[in-house]
Formats: sequence, C-alpha cells, structure tokens
Amino acid sequence: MNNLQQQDQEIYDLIQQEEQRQADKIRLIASENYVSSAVMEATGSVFTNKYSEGYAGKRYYEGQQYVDQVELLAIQRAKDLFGADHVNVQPYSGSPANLAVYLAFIKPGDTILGMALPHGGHLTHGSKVSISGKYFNAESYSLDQETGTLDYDAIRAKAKACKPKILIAGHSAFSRVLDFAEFRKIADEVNALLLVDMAHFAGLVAGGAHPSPIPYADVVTTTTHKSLRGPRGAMILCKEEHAQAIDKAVFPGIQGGPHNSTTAAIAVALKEAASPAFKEYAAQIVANAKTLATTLNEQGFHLVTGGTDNHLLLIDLTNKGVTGKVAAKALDAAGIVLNYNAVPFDPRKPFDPSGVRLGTSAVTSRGFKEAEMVKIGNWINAIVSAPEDQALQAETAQAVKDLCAAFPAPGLEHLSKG
Ligand code: DSN
Repeated sequence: MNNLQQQDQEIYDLIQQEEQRQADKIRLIASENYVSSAVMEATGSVFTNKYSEGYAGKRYYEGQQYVDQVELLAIQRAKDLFGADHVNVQPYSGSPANLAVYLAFIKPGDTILGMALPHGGHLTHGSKVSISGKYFNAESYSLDQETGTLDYDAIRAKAKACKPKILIAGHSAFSRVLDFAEFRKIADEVNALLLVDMAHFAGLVAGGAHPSPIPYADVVTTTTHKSLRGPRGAMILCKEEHAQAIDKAVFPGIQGGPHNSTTAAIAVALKEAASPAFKEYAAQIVANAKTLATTLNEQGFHLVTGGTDNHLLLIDLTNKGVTGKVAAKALDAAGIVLNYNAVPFDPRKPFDPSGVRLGTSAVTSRGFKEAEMVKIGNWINAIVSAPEDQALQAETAQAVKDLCAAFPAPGLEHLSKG
C-alpha cells in the first residue's frame, strides 16, 4: 500500500492498525469472517471504476466487455453451487436484497410474517424501526419460552391468523437448523410466498454442513460476507418464474449501478466455496461451534436452545450476574471480540441486553479446531466471572495474541508470524 501511505498517512495507519487487530484477536462476531487474499484483490480491482446499470447484454453504458463476463461468471457459479434456477448478484448487501424481494411481490400495507428481532430475526424481517416494519404490516413469530426453539404449530397458527403475503424464514441469532419443509407447508397452507434469508448460514449450505433452503423457498436472499467468506455484498436466488420480478426490483427498483468490484470478488469467493477444502471448512465451523457450546455448558453458561447446530451460539448471561454489554466489553479488552445481544424474552433493553452472541466462522478460517475452542471457552468463563479484573484481561489478551500468532489469518499471514 505504498501509494496510499504516500497520499494519506492517516487512513494508511488506520488500515495497518485494523489489520493488526484482526490478526491478534479472536474474532467471534457471528456475521464476520476473513476473506482470502484473492477475494481482497478482486474487491480492490479496477472494476470499481466502472458503471453498469442493467444486466449482461442489456446495459445503459458502453464498455461492458469484461463486466458482463464477470457478472455472468458470478451468476453461473452461484447457480452451480446452490442449485438455483436464477441468481441476481447485484444487491449491495442483505438489507437491499430483502427490500428488493418486498418490492417485487408486495405493496405497502401488505402483511409479512418473520421471526421477531428479539428472538433472533433480522431488522429487515419486519422490525418496526426498519422500512420493512414501517411500510408493511409486519407480524412476527417468537421462540418457545421453554425450549428456546421454534414451535412450528405456533408459526402455523400465527400464519393462519394474519395471512401473510410473504412468510420469512431466516435469522441472525438462532443456533438451530430451520425446518424448511415445514415452512414450505405453512406457506402453502396460507398461500404465501416463502422467503428464506440464509445470510448467516450460506457458507454452511455451500459446504454441505446445513440443509439447503433452495428446494423449498420461492426466493432465497443471502449476504456474501458471513460464513460464505466473500466480500460485502449479497445475492438473491429464486425459481425461474420469479426471475424477472426480482431483477426488475433490484434494478431499477431500488438500486442503480452494481458494484462491479464486489461482483468480481463474489465470483472468486463462490469458486473457493465450491472447492473440497470449503466442505471441510464448513464442517469444521459446526464442529467448532459444538465444542465451544459443550465447553461453555460445562462452565455453567446458559445457552439459548441448549447448544448449536450451526456456526452460532447465543448465551443468556442472567445466571452469571453480568449483562451482555459488560461481558462483551471485558472480553474485548481480553482480545476476544463478540457482540452483546438480546435473548428471547429479554427483560433488558436492546442497547444493554442480557446476552452475547458468538460465531465460529472467522476463527475456523484461521485454522482453529476443537482444542482451541476449549481454550476459548475457558478464557470466556474466566473473564466473564471477573469482568472488572483488568490484570486478567491484559494477561488473557497476551495469551490470545500468542495463540493467534500460531494460526495466521487468511490475508494477514505477514502479521502473525510468531
Ligand atoms: N448485522 C448482521 C449480523 O451481525 O448478524 C446481520 O445483518
């Protein structure tokens, strides 16, 4: 980054510091990852200079000889990887992708039904503070208070009562596999379109470590940067009959020109995700999450749903006498980065909730396996048990740094040589 350093020392320095932070910390934010150097290079390529409103072969600007090829490659790779009829790779991220689905199929005031935000759903699935809850009649289903899991009979009853035009399955803080066949049945019973938002677990689906929603859903949205390990972007995958409606909704419905450098990087990530190594990666993400869950269970932590089937864990810290925010800040000081998170039926406010959320996609990318998960679980227990102990935090941060040095993160190998 010689040019950047010469031109803008401040931003250069901040990038160096962020690189070092990502190299030295145990990153457990469930929606984050480390992209490969190849994905990073495509993200920073000259395709950032190009405008391309429209779709391959039907653009509103000339000079698309190479952009069209990039976009078609990304689309073909996504279709092959997920077995989808049609794919749109242009959404800027997950929120515009979901908004495009609403624009394609419903009108303001129509009813949508999704998982409640405090129960693990996403803002864009109908939260009252998001456009999805302001422009549409957003109804929600909750988790069962006893088990912390989904009660499909209750979802069915809710759907029959509110008759949604779109039934949404998907989450950003739920640690179990969804029963897509059951969601399909419910959608059919109430004549709703089934939208699955697989943003969190797309990488697991790609690697065969999670059931695929593609055979069941009318439309599937996903970001590309979480477990799928690509650049910040999104895709919409759908049945052929919905292709035109989806494409029109993305452009010109809510977006202008696609971010072509992102499209190039999505194509690279999809090629990586089709490799045998990615299958191993996806399986290891789940194995790591299960080991971390077991370690934390043994230390008396209360995991919502009792454990995990995917990359994610949600811990209710109430029995530990610590709030999510206090725990998250203490852990960050100890080199373990995660986010505080509401738990189902949380009596506390979202900005200072009772829980924390953890995910294993990023640490698995740097090669951590079960043994490292046990260490992490033990460190989390020690820090959460004494959140004011700054000496312990400093000592743990050094131990975390030493461990990270032995497992160079993709793209940051030059910083982790122990
Ligand atoms: N903000 C993302 C997450 O952390 O899950 C979802 O969009």
